[in-house]
Amino acid sequence: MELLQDLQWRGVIYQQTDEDGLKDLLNKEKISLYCGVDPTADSMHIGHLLPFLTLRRFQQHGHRPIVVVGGATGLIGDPSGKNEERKLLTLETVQKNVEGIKKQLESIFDFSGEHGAIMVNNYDWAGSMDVVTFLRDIGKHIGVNYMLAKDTIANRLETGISFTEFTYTILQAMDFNHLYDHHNCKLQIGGSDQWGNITSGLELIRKTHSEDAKAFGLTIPLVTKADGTKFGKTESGAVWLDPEKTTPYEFYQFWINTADADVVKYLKFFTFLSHDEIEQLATAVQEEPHLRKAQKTLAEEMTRLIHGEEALQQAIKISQALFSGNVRNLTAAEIKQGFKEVPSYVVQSEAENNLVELLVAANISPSKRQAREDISNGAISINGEKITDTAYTLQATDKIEGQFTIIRRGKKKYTLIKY
Ligand code: 383
Repeated sequence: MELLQDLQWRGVIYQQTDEDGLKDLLNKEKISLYCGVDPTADSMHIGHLLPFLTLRRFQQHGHRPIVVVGGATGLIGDPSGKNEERKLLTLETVQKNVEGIKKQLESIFDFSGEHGAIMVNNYDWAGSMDVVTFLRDIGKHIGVNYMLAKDTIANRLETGISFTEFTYTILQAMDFNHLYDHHNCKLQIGGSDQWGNITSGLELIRKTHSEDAKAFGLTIPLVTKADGTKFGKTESGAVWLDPEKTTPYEFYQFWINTADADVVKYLKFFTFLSHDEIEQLATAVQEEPHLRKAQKTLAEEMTRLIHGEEALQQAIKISQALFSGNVRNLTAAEIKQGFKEVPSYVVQSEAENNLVELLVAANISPSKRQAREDISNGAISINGEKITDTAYTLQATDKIEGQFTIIRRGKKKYTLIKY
């Protein structure tokens, strides 16, 4: 299937600057195209995924992706979608963030071969430009009225915007212009929040080149949820691509928890499954929703894509162990992942090897009397095994790799005991 048709089917096209023109171009030749990201943190989150996965779809059709890491723009701050001025990051922070983000992008694209992806940092051309050159060669081409008409700037005129952030769109325009000149880059894609910045680039390319210079912009819709809440947020915050921030298990769980009303849309957006495969899963959502086949597939595809096969298998193992309560065979590393959000207690003394003492100390049971009752009622289990002996003392074998004991009270209430 043709690329643009596929993108349309997946619902990933929001706006285009010249739909027919781009179609003609892509029919005629393989192009270079780009998408940028600012290093505002040392990791990307799932809100960044859609534009970069879309870029990868272009690569699968033989086009060359250029990824811009905003070492310069990250020092300025994009006002798009923000209703207040950003705090400036230090040069040091931005450089550290650039490294983290570069590593993640490297795992999303294929950089090898003639049509391999390219990664560039806009600090390399914008960082050393002097202010007089900027104002004469770049600024002169962009009208202030033109800038004031942009949503992202107009929205801030009431509350205020610094000259620094006001200028941001010109810096991004300079990037497109630079890539147009040096890499024959004809298209910029980005989320719908980037429309203003993308069109600034087209304006600058038009102004600094002859009449027949032609470039394109395409934006991708904001990912929404059927229940109206924000996509990509959980109780513990953003869903990061960095496994230290969001463990592969948590990442897997995030996708597993997708609502039936959203799951087909997300399969189209985020996975590389074929139309047939997605249509079959859509039928499964209709006919046997309780099996959650679509959610499982989505979670598997996404976890494998971002964290690899091994981490995916671990995430599945942890999920099954937590679901069945059979946690005995988890390794300490798996426990760390799976029990990150569970209340924990660090053992203070030898005496707490006594189960009753431990239940009270760890705040699992409110009193010793209640602790004994809980044990004899069969409400307490250690590493998935029910303990009914009120005189029970924890053994070395109860301490998984000498580090953890998992205590459960009732059906679901887990506490992680740490040594
Ligand atoms: C910088 C220099 C360029 C081109 C783009 C940029 C970054 C851009 C921006 N993008 C967002 C970011 O970095 O701020 N000015 O967090 C997000 N993107 C992508 C996508 C998105 C946007 O990285 O909509 C979500 O992920 O465009 O908010 O020459």
